[in-house]
Amino acid sequence: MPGPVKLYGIPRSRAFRCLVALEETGVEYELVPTDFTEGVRSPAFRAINPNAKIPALVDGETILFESLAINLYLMRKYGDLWPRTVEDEGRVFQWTLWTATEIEPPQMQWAYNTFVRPADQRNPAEAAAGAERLKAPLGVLETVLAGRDHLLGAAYSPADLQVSCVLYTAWFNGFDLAPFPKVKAWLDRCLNRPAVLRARNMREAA
Ligand SMILES: N[C@@H](CCC(=O)N[C@@H](CS)C(=O)NCC(=O)O)C(=O)O
Repeated sequence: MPGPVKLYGIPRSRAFRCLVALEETGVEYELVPTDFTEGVRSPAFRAINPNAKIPALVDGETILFESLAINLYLMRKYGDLWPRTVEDEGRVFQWTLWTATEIEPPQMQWAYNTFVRPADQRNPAEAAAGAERLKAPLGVLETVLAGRDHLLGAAYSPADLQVSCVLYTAWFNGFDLAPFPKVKAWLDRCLNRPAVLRARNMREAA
């Protein structure tokens, strides 16, 4: 019998997204503490993820990197969130790639220059530019959520998990969501689910 699924990372990193997926699926897992300075550079970790970045997942013989790809794998293999139709699978892939390409870059431009980097390395103009760029995809979400409670319809799905876990950074760190009330209400719903709260407890206590 293979042991539990192993997630390499720490809660205050992109591994948080995978902790949410693990908690949502209910699969037995072990968090192998690996930080993004020393931990990622060890030869043992590089053998798992040659990118030397967290998170990484080991499930028996299967080794994966990329937080959102790990989540797709986890939700397809374990738990009961994965959609039943090919069409909805397509929508999950769409929203996953969308959040990686449309949300993550401007959000990180804002975050690095607002609270991630040490104060003397922040550039306020870059922070403002990132915040401005982030408004366009948030506007898209606001339009989509005008007609439904979740991204694929009435029920929470892997699409909601992927997009809300990435947007956790903006939501938790005080990005002004007032112009996007439907997005704010949807994030409040997604990020206060019991499974997400378990992952948030790990991250916010760390
Ligand atoms: N696209 C990757 C990004 C992974 C990533 O950049 N992880 C950071 C921590 S959140 C890291 O390990 N950084 C170490 C480094 O860049 O040296 C993913 O989503 O998994």
